[in-house]
Amino acid sequence: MASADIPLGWLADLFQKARRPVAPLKLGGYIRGALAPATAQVLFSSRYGGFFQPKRADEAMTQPLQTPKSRKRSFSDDLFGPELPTGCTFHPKSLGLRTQMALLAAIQEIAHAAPLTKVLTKTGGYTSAAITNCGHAGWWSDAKGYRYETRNPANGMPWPAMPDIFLRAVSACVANTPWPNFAPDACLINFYEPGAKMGLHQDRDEKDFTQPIVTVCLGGDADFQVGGPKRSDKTSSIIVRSGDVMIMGGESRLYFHGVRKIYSDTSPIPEIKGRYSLTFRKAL
Ligand SMILES: O=C(O)CCC(=O)C(=O)O
Repeated sequence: MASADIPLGWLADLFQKARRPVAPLKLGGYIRGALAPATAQVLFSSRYGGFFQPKRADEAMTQPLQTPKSRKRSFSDDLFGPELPTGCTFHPKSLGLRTQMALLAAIQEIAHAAPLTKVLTKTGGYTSAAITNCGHAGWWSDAKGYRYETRNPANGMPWPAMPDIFLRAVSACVANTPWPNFAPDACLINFYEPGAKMGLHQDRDEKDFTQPIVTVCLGGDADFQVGGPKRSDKTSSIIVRSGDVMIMGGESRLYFHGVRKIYSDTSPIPEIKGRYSLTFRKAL
């Protein structure tokens, strides 16, 4: 990097910090194999050390993550971040860089067989994020409405099989949660270019709401919003990053959520010019 870039990076860093929400963070989840109740208040600095580090789902495969702009998540982000509803747990840095690269390679194969596409929404427009699917069923939307299809309506082919690396990643993520046997039969892959977003919505096209939705983040940072059972409920905002995992289960399974913003040039994986989310579901 040319030295002239350094002050710009520093300014960008300050700018990003100034945007971060400041409010108490509830981290629900399981830390070092022990259950931390969903309501536990945890002192935690997620990316640059702190009071503890959660056990990474794939600890053996991890490498340090560095975002291109070296944007630090300050202490105050995590000590005074948003409250998440019961059942919605945030697992920062769950997947290491090597795993993320393997997930990306698998996505590229899936997208070769089932190209990413924007689909019609209920409101008559197209999704801002492009989507594709793998597994026994894929989420789809067109004039017939929102549903799961066992074949890709765009080309009539069965959806690509769920890659082994997806299944291994998701089972590592749920190992110490109330859903250790979560067996997704569908993975909806969203790709957000910078500027893309996803409005507040509920995931209610699946048959079994006792099973959670597990979302793996890959690429650029995003502002993830989660509210309550009603669209009008107050939302919390959390910055999710590559390798982070969000689980919405139990009480929060049908809570409204969405993605308000994708931060450009924040992906630790240069090939990803935007953000992927892999949302694992038990659909059928
Ligand atoms: O991209 C995300 O983090 C959220 C995705 C999502 O809400 C969905 O696919 O229903």
